[in-house]
Amino acid sequence: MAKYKGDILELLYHNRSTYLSGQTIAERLAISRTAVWKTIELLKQQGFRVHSVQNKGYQLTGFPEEWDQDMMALIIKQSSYFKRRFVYKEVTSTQLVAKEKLLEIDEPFIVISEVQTAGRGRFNRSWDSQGTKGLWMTAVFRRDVPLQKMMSFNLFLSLAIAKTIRRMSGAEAKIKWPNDIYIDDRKCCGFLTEISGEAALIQNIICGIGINLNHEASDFQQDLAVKATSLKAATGHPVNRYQFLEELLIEIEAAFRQFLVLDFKDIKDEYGQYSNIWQRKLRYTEGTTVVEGVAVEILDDGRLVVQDEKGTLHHFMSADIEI
Ligand code: BT5
Repeated sequence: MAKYKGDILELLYHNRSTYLSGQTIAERLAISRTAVWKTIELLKQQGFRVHSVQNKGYQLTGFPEEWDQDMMALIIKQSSYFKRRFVYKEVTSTQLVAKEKLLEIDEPFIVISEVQTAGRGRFNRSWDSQGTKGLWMTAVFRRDVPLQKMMSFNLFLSLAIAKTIRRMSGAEAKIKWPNDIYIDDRKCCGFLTEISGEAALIQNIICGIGINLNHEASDFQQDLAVKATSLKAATGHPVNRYQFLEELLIEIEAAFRQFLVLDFKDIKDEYGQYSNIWQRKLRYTEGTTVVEGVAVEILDDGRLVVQDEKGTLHHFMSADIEI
């Protein structure tokens, strides 16, 4: 009954606030009620929770622990931008897989993996990517973009991610310029953007996003135990990973379209309200430059201005900020 799985899942997913009778499903898909029943059994075996009530029908109430290929197909089908998806149980890094796929595929696509054995942050730092708890994804945008515009890409994207986290968890997600999202001064998301194309014209934006969704506080080991959090650890409530992904894709697609037609100054006020670095004396490191000071402004081109104790202003393109 695997052949009806995708269709039945689609009906149940889009009607998950209610019950659908076996009769309705059978009629909508022009299949027998036995086929419906058998497919529902298959869904249950695969880890979906389907609540059934006599005279009412079926309701989808839970999802498998691991990413399910058919559910992923359903989520991506709804995306108006990303056309293809690649979902793995384990890869070294979705970023590396995406870079390989770039050579074969012209469309925008996403790569997701349950586990990354060599997940990476910026400067090749390691990214903790445990299975079933988070979202480890690379989104590949295809579009000619002038290189000088790219500076603002992370600013648009971080706002989209922070908004999704707030909406889906209720937690007060904040942006730590330039590319981290924090809750209660702990990191719940980091992302990195790599580009390829010709000299001054970018054609591919390869954006790797890692979000801790359903980790318990005790899942973070060693140094992460004091500096990382997840949406669940912060709020006490688990997040439905599929729904989160669905919302995130809508939000980042919208942010990408905005990025193409707007400048950072158009979203600067809103961005500023999400930022967690204002009015705090923090240590900023970029290469060999280390400055202790207070952030005073993000310029229209996305650079951050920090004032040190002597009143000197320092401009950063990107920096590590210790919080
Ligand atoms: C980042 O780098 O924050 C970018 C992380 C991007 C991860 C995604 S997952 C999908 C895609 N595939 C990849 O291989 N990567 C991308 P950075 O600003 O350099 O921060 C790295 C630092 O964050 C580490 O040195 C740790 O201190 C901390 N860290 C590592 N794993 C973490 C986690 N799961 N949650 C919070 N902090 C973490």
